Parts: sequence; structure tokens; C-alpha cells
Amino acid sequence: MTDVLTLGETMGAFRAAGPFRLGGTAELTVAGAESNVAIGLARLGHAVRWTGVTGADEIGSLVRRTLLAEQVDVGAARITPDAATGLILFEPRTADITRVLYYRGRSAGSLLSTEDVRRSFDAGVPRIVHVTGITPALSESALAAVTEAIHLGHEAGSTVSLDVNFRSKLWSPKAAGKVIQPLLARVDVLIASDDELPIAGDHQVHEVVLKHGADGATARTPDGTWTAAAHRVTVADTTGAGDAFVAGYLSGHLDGLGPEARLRRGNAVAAFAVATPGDWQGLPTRADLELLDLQAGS
Ligand code: CKP
Ligand code: MG
Repeated sequence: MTDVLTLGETMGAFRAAGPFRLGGTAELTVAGAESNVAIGLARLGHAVRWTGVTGADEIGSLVRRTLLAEQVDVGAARITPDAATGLILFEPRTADITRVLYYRGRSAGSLLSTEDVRRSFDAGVPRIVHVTGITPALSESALAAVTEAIHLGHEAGSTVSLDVNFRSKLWSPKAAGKVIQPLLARVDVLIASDDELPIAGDHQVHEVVLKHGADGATARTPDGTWTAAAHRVTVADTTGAGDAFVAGYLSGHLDGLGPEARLRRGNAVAAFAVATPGDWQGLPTRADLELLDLQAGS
């Protein structure tokens, strides 16, 4: 049984110590918002399936190998000989500011299609379908794939969650709003940072989760509004913080926690993520959460 199905582009990621123009050494790893969420959920013990397309190349193998090592099911992910796996470059400038450079135009990941999504549902209906606003910006077929995932999840009775994850290097707020707003009609949980909320426009989403960065997060449902403060930790790198929060929040959903406890778990997972360099490397297991007495809902 799959707890969560998510889909998107995961790329090879180079992280330098400073500006790339200076050359020198860079660490090679992988990055992608949806696979960050998948790894976060898997570390908390949930059964997660990630679907995406990688090239028939070494970086694609690195992506698949990394996800497999993190216990993420890649059984429905596709390898294409038609394009190369995309790349992302992270230039850390301060703990809070990382410059991001994409090499993902016409990448393998942008070839994601509705067939990939249908194949991913063959293994069974997931309890949650999670998508982000990054994937629809990649290509027409990737937008169709996200639309299909939301449709199939909605029809099958999955909880459908969408993280706006606006990326100014991919499109404008106006273009993003035009594409994302119609998708929200079938979304059950909308997740956004404060500055992303205007992109969602007017909508009827039942559960809205707002991330306030270091100031914590708020959840709004027809039953009320809840807020939970973020944990105070020394920040090493905020990239991936949002995805970490989403993993914790959705984990809370799967465990049947109430809104406040879900927020607390999201904040706890995000605290671990920002305390370690890298998008997903610092994501906690349940034992980690207990160790630091941060486990929400306990
Ligand atoms: O919103 P977050 O900082 O949690 O997301 C970071 C990810 O997918 C990062 O892994 C990068 O690859 C991306 O967002 C992206 O496409 O920008
Ligand atoms: Mg984000």
C-alpha cells in the first residue's frame, strides 16, 4: 500500500562553497522538491512512491540510486534515452540565501507525461497525492501529468495536496497563477509561503497551510485556525526547508494527528533540515525526532 505518491523533476545538484565563477570543488548530490518530500516521508517510515523521468545517464542513475537508498519506491519512474537528466547549481551566499542556477531546459524530467502518472496509479491508490507548482512550469506534458495526478487522486478518494513552490526562474507570478488556480478546484490541502498566497488567488480549498519561515506556520480549515511556532536552531542552509515542513505535515496527516500537531511535526522536521547543509540530508527519522524531544503530537 502506498501512503504517498508524488511526482516531479529530480536533478543532479552541485553545491559549491562559494561563487561558481571561482571554480574549485563542488559536492555532487541530487535535488528536487517532490523527492525531498518523498525522502522526508520515507525517513519517518511512510511508504512513498516518486514518479519522474531521468536520462539514461550517470546523473539519472545517481537520482534513482539515491531515492532507492532512501527507501523511496521508484518502480514507476521512467528512464529516457531522449534527453539528459537536468542539473541544478547551488551557490550558498549566506545561511539564508542560496543562489540557484538551473540547467533543466528540455531535460529528461520535463518529459513527464500523463502515461507516467497512470502507470504510477497501477500499483494502487495512494492515501495522499502530493504535487508542487514547479512541475507544471516545466513543459506542457508535465502540466498535463500534474493535472492527471490531481484528477486521478481526487476520483480515487486520495487526499490531494499542492505546494505552490513558486520559482521566478521558471515563470512569472501571473503565469503561475493562471495555471495553478484552476488546479485548486480538486486540491484538498493547499500549502504556500506567505508571499506565494496571491498566486493561489480566490479558491475554496478546505485546508490551507501557510508557512511563515522562522515564524512558524498556520493551518486554516472550516473548523478553525491553528498556529505553531518554529524551533530555534542554528541555520546552516534553508534550501529544502519548505519541503521538509511538507513532509512532516503530511506525515501528521497519515498518522491521524490534528491540525496543531501536524504543524508541530512539520516545524520539527524543517528544523532538522535547516540545521544541516543540503536539501534533504538532515531530514530526521522518528528516532531523531524523539531524541531531540521535538516529536510533535506526543
Ligand atoms: O521550497 P524548497 O526550498 O523546500 O525547495 C527546494 C527545491 O526542486 C530544490 O531541491 C530544487 O531542486 C527545487 O526546489 C527547484 O526546482 O527549485
Ligand atoms: Mg518551497
